[in-house]
Amino acid sequence: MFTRRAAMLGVAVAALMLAAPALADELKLPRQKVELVAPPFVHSHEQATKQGPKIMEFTLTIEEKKVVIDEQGTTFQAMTFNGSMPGPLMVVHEGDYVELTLINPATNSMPHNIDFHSATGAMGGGELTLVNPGEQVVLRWKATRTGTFVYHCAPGGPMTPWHVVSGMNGAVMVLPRKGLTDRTGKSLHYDKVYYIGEQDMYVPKDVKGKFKSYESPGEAYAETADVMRKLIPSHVVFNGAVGALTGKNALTSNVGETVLIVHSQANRDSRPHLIGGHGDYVWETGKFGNPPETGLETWFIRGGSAGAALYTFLQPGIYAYVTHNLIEATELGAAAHFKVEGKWNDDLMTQVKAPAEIPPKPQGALESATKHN
Ligand SMILES: [Cu+2]
Repeated sequence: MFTRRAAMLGVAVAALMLAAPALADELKLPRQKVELVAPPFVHSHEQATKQGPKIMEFTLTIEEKKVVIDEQGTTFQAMTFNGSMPGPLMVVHEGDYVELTLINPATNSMPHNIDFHSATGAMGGGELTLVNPGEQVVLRWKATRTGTFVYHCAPGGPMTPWHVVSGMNGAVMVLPRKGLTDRTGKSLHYDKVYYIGEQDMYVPKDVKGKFKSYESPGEAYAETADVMRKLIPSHVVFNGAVGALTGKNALTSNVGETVLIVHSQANRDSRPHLIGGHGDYVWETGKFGNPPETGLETWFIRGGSAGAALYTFLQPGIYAYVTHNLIEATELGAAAHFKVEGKWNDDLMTQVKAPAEIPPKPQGALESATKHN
């Protein structure tokens, strides 16, 4: 890796020599340190802002660790940003600078970096952030485009897809300074925001068909890569494990509340669907400069992107939020629950008659049908 890293640094140094002075320092912008929180939750932030641009400081610590990913106890050699799959959602506004400290503790076994789809140049920052175990790096980029964007580890070659499907993916949300708007420019506000990171996983099986367990990412690599090459995931999950967002881990809301759901998939296409609900406003590609689509039943998240959907809950109950490849949702794990409390609206839906035995056909029904036709 050192040769590759030296080559990368060479490129970086050359780029810096040609680069304009660091504007963020010259501008003496205010700094704001943000404490990130683990998904599905999102750190507190303004939606519309009257403040000027800032330097937003974030820290991500890379953690390689063994985790359990389903009810059967299947283990997974995860590589993560801040210990969660996906990594935390970072929220800034257009014109802000993101200043990230990326830490690769000495307890890790591998070099890592970060490619921000929201950033411009140097492989999204990937060329400037490769850190070996025991190193850290600080990267700053300007948020010039609004929307939800994926970030992921990209150490190069076959390492990149492997690190991504091992958990090293997350998302950034760059809000317009005036907040979200509909296609006419009217402000849209959310009461809650949840971040759902979908991930395909490729856990090898032994000769008996049982999922294998490994002691380190390095040990898992060769056999995992064999499964990856066949493109058939063993698991497709939301937030790191089957059931991470269902049952007692359900997302919560109330009737009348508007929820923004940010959904990322760093490697593979997905089609989110809220069973019994809709996408009132959906930025399918996640880019707020484009008008949102309205009233959607299902939306499409392209692999390597993050989308955003805004919905106001109108009925109480348990809603499943799934990928509408229902085989993946039910067999592989890609499902979440929303537990919504409030008053039922009979006008929107009512059970006119409860299930009961089918009544016998009245005498002469056939005769009367024939007459009317
Ligand atoms: Cu990595």
